[in-house]
Amino acid sequence: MTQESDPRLTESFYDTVRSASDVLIGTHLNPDGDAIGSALAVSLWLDGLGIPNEVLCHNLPPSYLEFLPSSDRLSQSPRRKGHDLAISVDLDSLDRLGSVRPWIESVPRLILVDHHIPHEMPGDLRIVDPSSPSTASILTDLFARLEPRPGATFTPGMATCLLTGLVTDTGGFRFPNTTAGSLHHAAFLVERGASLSQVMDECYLNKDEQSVRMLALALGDMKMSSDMRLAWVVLRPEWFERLGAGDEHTEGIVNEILSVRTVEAAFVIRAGKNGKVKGSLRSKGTIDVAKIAQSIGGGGHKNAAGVTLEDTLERAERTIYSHLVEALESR
Ligand SMILES: [Mn+2]
Repeated sequence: MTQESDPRLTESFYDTVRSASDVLIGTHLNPDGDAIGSALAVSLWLDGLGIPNEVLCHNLPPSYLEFLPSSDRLSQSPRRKGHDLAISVDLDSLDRLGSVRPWIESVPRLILVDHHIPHEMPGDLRIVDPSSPSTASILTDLFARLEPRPGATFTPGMATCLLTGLVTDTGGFRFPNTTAGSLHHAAFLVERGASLSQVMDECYLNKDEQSVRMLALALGDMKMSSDMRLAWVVLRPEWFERLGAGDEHTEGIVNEILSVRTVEAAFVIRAGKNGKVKGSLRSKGTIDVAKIAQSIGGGGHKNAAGVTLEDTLERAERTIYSHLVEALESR
């Protein structure tokens, strides 16, 4: 039995939430569809129970997620004080909260709902299932199970938010984490009023021009190991300048270079803030990039992970390259 389907955990979740008078919801910085979809779904569910709540994130939602019901309630600082429960979704390290960390940490109790491989293990109550494709999937189960309770309504707005989390974390149902269970969840969420074609259009046919131009530059500069099993790109700071592009315009590039038939692992790096380098690692099959990420400063899932290195682009490139080559050679 997975942890999230433990009925006692569902009960403790419900009891803890019911006893709260004001809830602060948080999710990770550079939020994706699962982060924002999950956070908003929790918020909408609390509305139904009549429990006041606020949603905090280091960043405002990227434009492709602005269609989510109540996306305008996301804020970068709390409007009130005195929250007595925090719920953090889609992260396992409080560092990932970014600038909103102090507010979440100052709340006396914390519930954490997540599907990353446990790392720092914060939270007084932890609903964590690394085998789950998305945090939204864990919440779908949780809210469906609690539906008979008074006020615990599963609304069409929640369904849209949760389907968006599931769709984006499975790459539109293409990644290996897409299981029969995820498709059942998707069917359930569509029955509850979410539109799959709307979510697909908003997430995949809704890019800024800079994203496509950045992809073109990246593909033009793709590097490949001599055995063609590793592909990578260093996103040049001058490209960002020339295109007026930011972090949000690099989304998905790593998946494109992983799409080469022979390629088993891929990475993309870019210069982040304060002299740090941000990297996205991807793999096919059994190569575990989460393990590599954890060993050099990051984390994530077996086939998709992220790192932050305090280094130059050149040295970060060599570090990640050599770890991935080692992993490819050892199998
Ligand atoms: Mn997620």
